[in-house]
Amino acid sequence: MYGLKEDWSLDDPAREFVLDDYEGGTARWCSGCGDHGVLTAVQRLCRDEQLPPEKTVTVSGIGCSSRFPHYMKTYGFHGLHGRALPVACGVRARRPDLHIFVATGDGDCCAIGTAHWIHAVRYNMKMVVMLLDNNIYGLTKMQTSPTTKRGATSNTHPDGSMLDALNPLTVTLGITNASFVAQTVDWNPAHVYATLRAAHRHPGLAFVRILQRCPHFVPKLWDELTNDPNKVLLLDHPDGIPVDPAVARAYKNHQRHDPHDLGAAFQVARREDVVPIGLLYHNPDAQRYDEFSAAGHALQPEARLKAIDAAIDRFLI
Ligand SMILES: Cc1ncc(C[n+]2csc(CCOP(=O)(O)OP(=O)(O)O)c2C)c(N)n1
Ligand SMILES: [Mg+2]
Repeated sequence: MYGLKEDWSLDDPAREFVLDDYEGGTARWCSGCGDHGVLTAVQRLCRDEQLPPEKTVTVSGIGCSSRFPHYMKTYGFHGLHGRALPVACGVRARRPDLHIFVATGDGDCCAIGTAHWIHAVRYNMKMVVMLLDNNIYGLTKMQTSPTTKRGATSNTHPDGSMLDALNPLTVTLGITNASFVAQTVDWNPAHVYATLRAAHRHPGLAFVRILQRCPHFVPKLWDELTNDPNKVLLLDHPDGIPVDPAVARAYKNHQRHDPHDLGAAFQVARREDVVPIGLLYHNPDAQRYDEFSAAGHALQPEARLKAIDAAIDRFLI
């Protein structure tokens, strides 16, 4: 009857999340910045996987890319420069129920944050780590970063960077207990999405390097790859990143690569004639520190206090 509520059940109706549930503030990145597409991919992934926004957290350090948490309508932590990963590990250690996405830049992760990068990969706690690599410090207006190519000019190296660039893929593959190492390019949304989806489904730390455009400071950075798709080597394997037919058509240069083969992953990561995209390495069985740090989570407050007292008493002299 009109005006009378018939269903007095107090249970919440099943919720269905839509994109709007994940869209935070309007992104202030430059137009054409590759970060926009990655943000859209994460929001779509959250919607498709129906991740409750209150159970999702985006963690970052400092940089243009690290503004990511502001643009997600989930929990977020915009941390200190280089410190996204220890914050994310802390979140994972106490709240194993949350879905964690980390946004970090090539300066944030591969310069000031290097020690945390190494140890977080070894700890292998479940999270998706997105290295938004534009080969430059963007936020501070164009200084050389560890991934800047030799010869590329910047405000700190006006005559060109002198050293060969650090390769984030080989570094990560070399870290004990690395369990998921992938690469994608921001200008191919289908491949970014498929890579992040595989990363999200991985039980440990999934490291995804995303080659990212910065049209403001390094507008020609990826021209070679965007003008000649044959410079991109699409890694292909039933256990790799599932490849959309449109992606396979765009990148005709394919290579069968078994992501369980660490030696082959190094070889492909080191290639300089082409840029590999896809899953370089995957070991879903690697040890995960979050399984150890979860000990005692289920204890009631009283039992927890007792356990803490007992642990402290061990140091009595
Ligand atoms: C301790 C500390 N040192 C230096 C800075 C200055 N700083 C801010 S962002 C940044 C580099 C950011 O580069 P990147 O991580 O590549 O991010 P992008 O802006 O390119 O996305 C630096 C050096 C800072 N904020 N804090
Ligand atoms: Mg950068």
